[in-house]
Amino acid sequence: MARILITSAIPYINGIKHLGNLVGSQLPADLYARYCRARGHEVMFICATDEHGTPAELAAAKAGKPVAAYCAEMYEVQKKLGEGFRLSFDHFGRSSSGRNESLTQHFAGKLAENGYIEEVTERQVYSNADGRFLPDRYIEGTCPNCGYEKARGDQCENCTKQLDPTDLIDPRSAISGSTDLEVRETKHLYLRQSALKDQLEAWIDSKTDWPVLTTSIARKWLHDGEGLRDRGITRDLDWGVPVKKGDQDWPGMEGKVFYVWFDAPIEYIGATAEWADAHGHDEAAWRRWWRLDEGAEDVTYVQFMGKDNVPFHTLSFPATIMGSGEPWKLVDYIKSFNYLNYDGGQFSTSQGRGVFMDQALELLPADYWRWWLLSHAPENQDAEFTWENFQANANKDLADVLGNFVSRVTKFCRSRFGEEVPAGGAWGPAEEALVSDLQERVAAYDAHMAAMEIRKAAAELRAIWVEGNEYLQAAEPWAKFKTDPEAAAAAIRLSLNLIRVYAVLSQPFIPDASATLMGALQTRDDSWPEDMRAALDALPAGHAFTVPDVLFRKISDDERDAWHDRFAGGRG
Ligand code: B3M
Ligand code: ZN
Repeated sequence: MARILITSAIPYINGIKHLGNLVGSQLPADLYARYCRARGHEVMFICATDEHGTPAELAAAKAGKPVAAYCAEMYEVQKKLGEGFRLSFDHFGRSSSGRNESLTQHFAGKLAENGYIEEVTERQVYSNADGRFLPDRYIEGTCPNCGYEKARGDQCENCTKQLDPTDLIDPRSAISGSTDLEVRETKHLYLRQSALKDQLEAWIDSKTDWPVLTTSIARKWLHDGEGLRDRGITRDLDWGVPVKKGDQDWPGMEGKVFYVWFDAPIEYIGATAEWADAHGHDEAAWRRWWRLDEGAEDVTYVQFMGKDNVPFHTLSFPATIMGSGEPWKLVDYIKSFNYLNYDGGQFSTSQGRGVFMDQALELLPADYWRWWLLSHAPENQDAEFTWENFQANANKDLADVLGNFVSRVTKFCRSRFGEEVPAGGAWGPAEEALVSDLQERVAAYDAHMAAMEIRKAAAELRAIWVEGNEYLQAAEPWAKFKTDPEAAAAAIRLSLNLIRVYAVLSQPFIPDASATLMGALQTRDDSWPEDMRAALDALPAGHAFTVPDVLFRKISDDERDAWHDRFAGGRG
């Protein structure tokens, strides 16, 4: 039994996530957490909401709510949706928690002590009307290069030229539209990532087993000179973790907060501490996951995220940990994802394009989405969601293959042998062949799951479902019942046992269907089918079961077309 720490990138608080976000981190992380638990490992699975930064402030302002109240509300919404998708977090925390605040201040203090923080005086645009400094992208004006009138202070969207806010002609606040702007001096803290470059590079080089997507992004940022620029880790905002050195005030930094990307990854640790608090555990209970000197040497730490988050997890967060000089756990493996596109374009939160988590659950139960999303996870390239593909995939894999097998076996048994596992008969060559095929396939499935090869694992699981159907088709217990009832009984006994095996193997992908099957089989034996021969004999003759309701109903063409149209125009 191993100890496995799993974190998913923590979703921003402002708004409900779309299915592209979901499959980029939380859902595959859940698949892996469920698999590791099913294999008997001790798992700590952590996620949280990412609550700081300008986007949270602006979304709250737009909703007409104080930012703390807005975050508290949206936290509940996101937590509920996570539960709706059966995301099995051990804890879903909040980056605005007291735990994260003190940990963030602690890390900043250690970094300063070790010489990795530099104080820099900058000139930044201040909006008198808004009463605040404006981040570059919240200043709008006319592009000096192409004349586009809505260029942002960091870049012109029209001609893509990188800009400084002071380059803009007729600059104005994107928040209020006010032109009453001035340039003021302000002091910020910079994390001297460049001083940790060699250490980071050696560390990345040692990760020879990481997905190419992860290491190629990390290397690009290491070598471009771009990514390892020292980064400002403070902001002139009200909402965030107040800048302190441990629990000491930081002279000259009054009224400032840490940059959201500085405190967000620290929340992985914070949320583990929140978990301990929520369960009344002591400090040691969470520290044994994170501190090498307090029990975490034997922890394997795996992170899940979309590719846009890779630089922060391969460089910035490790720099925070290395620079602290303390024995905190560094990540062992980063599983990153490409993008999921939506029906010929992109999912877009700002345009409300695509299907969002709340909408998806209104249409169909979580398992449909989980199965499609995971079996099409954008692992090696971008993937695309289309309604046609979604319908075809659900109707075939879930309804025709898995659902149909379960329904045929249980209904046939009920009508011929009653609602218990039938006795009599013995396995013949067909059963022996099935056992050895399945033994091999389950080993392959296990290996893909352990390696987080999600598409390959899904394909193998589908093949395992197909094997059962093919066996049943050839064994023909309905025909044999008249000529050779013993053989029919043996085939049905094996098939009922195979349903339990399916429930166990499929649980990480489709947990609700799996629970339905276990309930119908009236068993709690969720042991992994290590030995297929024994697994297909686990439910003995005479064991009672009930016929489950239809596992997966089919999606009709009318529904498919209606959903296609309904989601074509964007949200709301
Ligand atoms: N909130 C971005 C995102 O949701 C950011 C991830 C933080 S992970 C520490 O994709
Ligand atoms: Zn331009």
